[in-house]
Amino acid sequence: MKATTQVAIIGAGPAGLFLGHLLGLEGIDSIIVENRSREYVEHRVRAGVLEQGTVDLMVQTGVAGRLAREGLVHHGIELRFNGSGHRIPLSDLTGGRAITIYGQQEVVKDLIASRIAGGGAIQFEVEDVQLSGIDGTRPSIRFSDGASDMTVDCDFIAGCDGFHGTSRGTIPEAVLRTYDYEFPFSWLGILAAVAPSANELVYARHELGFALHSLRSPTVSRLYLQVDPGTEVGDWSDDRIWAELRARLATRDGWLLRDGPVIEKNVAAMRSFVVEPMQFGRLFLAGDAAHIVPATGAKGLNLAVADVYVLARAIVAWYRTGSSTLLDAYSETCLRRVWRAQEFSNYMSAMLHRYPGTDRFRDRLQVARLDAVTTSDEAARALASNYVGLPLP
Ligand code: RFL
Ligand code: PHB
Repeated sequence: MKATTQVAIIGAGPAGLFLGHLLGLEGIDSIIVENRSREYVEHRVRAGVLEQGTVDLMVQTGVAGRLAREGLVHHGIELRFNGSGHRIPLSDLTGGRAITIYGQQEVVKDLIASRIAGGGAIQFEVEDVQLSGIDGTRPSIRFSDGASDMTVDCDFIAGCDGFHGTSRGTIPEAVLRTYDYEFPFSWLGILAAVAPSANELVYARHELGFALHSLRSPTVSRLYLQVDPGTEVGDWSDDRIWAELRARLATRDGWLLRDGPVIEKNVAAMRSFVVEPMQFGRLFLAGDAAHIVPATGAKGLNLAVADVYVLARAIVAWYRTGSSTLLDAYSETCLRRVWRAQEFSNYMSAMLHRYPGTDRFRDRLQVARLDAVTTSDEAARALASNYVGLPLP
């Protein structure tokens, strides 16, 4: 079977769905193809922190109805070390900007519902997606929907298929420069059916390793522990997880961590990864397909949204004016923000994690840095403005 569209989007994660949404608002036709089921992508537990710019864009483009009701606006975060907590007043330091806690899978659900309600094309559980003609003017994608093979001719392909997707691999190797760094630790994350023990996110540095207390709703907590690379979910019983969280998050004044049933557990490697450029011919990479940041800065989802915001604007300009100036600048425009986020996420990671083979000297430096950031307004302001996110480009 053959079909045509203007933009073929591979991947129904935040990047692909948001791109389809932004293009649809401008009357540009697209198809989204996703190799997992709708059920699977709507329940994949990942990010939870939306930057101010991401929230604003959802509001401006009409997909923030549930976000406005269920999202939890936070005006500060806590950095905890040496047994005491120090609040970074994000909003006071950034002229009123804030973060919103709203699960990535909720964003995904909202965008899928909006796409389906608007009659946009989206196909789940497709197999063998292949890209061709990306160096010409009429590229196409091919895939199987289980019953038959489909070919879709288009003007542009957006590779929004995440870190393990296929799009990136179709760019000739000689064209790409790859930056890759694997951190010497992973994160074990749990979702627990228990009310959060703190009103704001708590990032804790501890001799036993980093811990993070986050949340999803007034009745669901999200917590993370730094663990060794290669750790498997089964290596940690629920009891061991709670005991370790309790130890790492403890304060001298006896802060209490509420525990409860663990409803989800996963382990994620922490890595930094960037490919340059993020485009080749008529293929444009966006989100995790082009870059990964360690989760300590809570930037991955937000970067994906910033990429497709830039890409949608460039595609719209091409259709409206025939000019490819913005498209040509796509990679360069995005990469500035990507590297800023990479730097911030590395800074947060280095400040808060226990590094294998660390020594007393480095331990003291880490605490000195935390001390500076929690006592100097300038240092705190830099952290806060990065954390709530740069304005969209
Ligand atoms: P996604 O979400 O991986 O979506 C890609 C989609 O493409 C599909 N796909 C294919 N489809 C068709 N054909 C193929 N060959 C395909 N190959 C793959 C996949 O099934 C999937 O549906 O990438 P996208 O859209 O770029 O979005 C990026 C974000 O998911 C990611 O950056 C964040 O989750 C990172 N992240 C966080 N980001 C934040 O902004 N704030 C956070 O608080 C935050 N916390 C986190 C995180 C990531 C984590 N993990 C698990 C890595 C916490 C964790 C633990
Ligand atoms: C989360 O709630 O999942 C979360 C929060 C902050 C991070 C990473 C993940 O830095």
